[in-house]
Amino acid sequence: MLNSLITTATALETIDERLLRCGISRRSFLVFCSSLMIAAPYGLAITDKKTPEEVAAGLGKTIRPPVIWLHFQDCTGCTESLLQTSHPDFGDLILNIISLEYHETLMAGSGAQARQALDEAVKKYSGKFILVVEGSIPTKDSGVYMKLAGRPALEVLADIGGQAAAIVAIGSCASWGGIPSADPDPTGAVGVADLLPNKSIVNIPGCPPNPYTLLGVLLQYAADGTLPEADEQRRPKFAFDREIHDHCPRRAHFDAGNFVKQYGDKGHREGWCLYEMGCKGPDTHAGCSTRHFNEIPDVWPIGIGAPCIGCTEKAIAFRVPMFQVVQLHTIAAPPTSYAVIGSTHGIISPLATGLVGIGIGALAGAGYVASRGFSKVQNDDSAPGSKPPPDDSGSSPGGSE
Ligand code: FSX
Ligand code: SF4
Ligand code: F3S
Repeated sequence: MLNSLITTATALETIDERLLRCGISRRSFLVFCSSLMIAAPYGLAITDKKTPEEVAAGLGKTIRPPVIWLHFQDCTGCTESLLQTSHPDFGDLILNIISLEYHETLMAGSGAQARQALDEAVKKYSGKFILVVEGSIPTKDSGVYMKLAGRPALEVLADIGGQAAAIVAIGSCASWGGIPSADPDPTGAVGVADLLPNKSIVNIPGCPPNPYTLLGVLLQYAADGTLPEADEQRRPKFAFDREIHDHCPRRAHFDAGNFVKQYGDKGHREGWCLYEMGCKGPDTHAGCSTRHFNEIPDVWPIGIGAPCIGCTEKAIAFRVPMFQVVQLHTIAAPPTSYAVIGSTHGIISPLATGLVGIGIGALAGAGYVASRGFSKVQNDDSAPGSKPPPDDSGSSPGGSE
């Protein structure tokens, strides 16, 4: 079914015409428009509307953007995240919204037939197509480590990228090297912008990235010929302007000082903060905490109990060791004494209450005494906040571990 979408590519038509011709229901399209609005609530012109119907009305008149998709050094996770949707017909819908002219993983043809399809698509839409690049490009030894139909990836990118109207580098590999560029980087892997710095390029890093970010960028370009505003790393701001940590569902545990110490411990089972397990959320710009993968609630790294490895950050993922704790740059460290979570209300001793009133200087001590008063277990030294503030700074959040 998916293969036929590529092999039967026809003249460009509007999204409405295509959906009608392929029997895709209006309802499916409206669900898609709602998802796009949720993924890009602001900063994207096509979703700057009040209702999914308004988004659908605008998008429906858009000519399906011709897209040529090249794979270089990758794992195909970027493609998989686009197609492995929880609604059975969603992958089909997506491929009907864009006009995918060439995609090695999805097309039926191979060998000379595939090569011919690529040449024809580039010629037919020269200067008009959007090139999506997945995977990094090897540069060592004249790029000998990856070839497409006998041509080094370096040469293919220069040729086809040069004829594209705009380029989207999908995934961390295409954005700046990703996994293949991790030390010792045997192939000299780089991203698209390193090789074509003067082209219009949007980086959508992530390993894999959120597919709605890609669709938002492609559709906006198709609708009005503009690309969304980007940050200094060419990432669209609508998807990368906030840190994971700012919207993480475990943030309350961070603020309360409840940290997982090792996988499978009580804190891990209860969904506490993964900061001390090396979570890079405080230094990572991405929307995963609010836009989950495959349209399944809680399907994202932290949602399933794994620390964020900072896969959307050039300087973090595959550069900084996974369990290394990040410095806290923009926010204060959590307080040094905490209330115990999940405790029943007890009676605060008159001593503790009295101490609170004495003055600001005594507040830390009062917190300590009060937290002991709230503990379910007498003298429970393992409860967060049960110890006085540590005087060694080595293990505290933001320390230099
Ligand atoms: Fe890279 Fe895409 Fe990571 Fe994989 O192929 S961004 S390795 S998830 O999926 O390029
Ligand atoms: Fe969430 Fe990680 Fe921040 Fe903890 S450190 S609140 S797990 S983003
Ligand atoms: Fe990547 Fe971190 Fe999101 S690892 S997928 S940016 S939670």
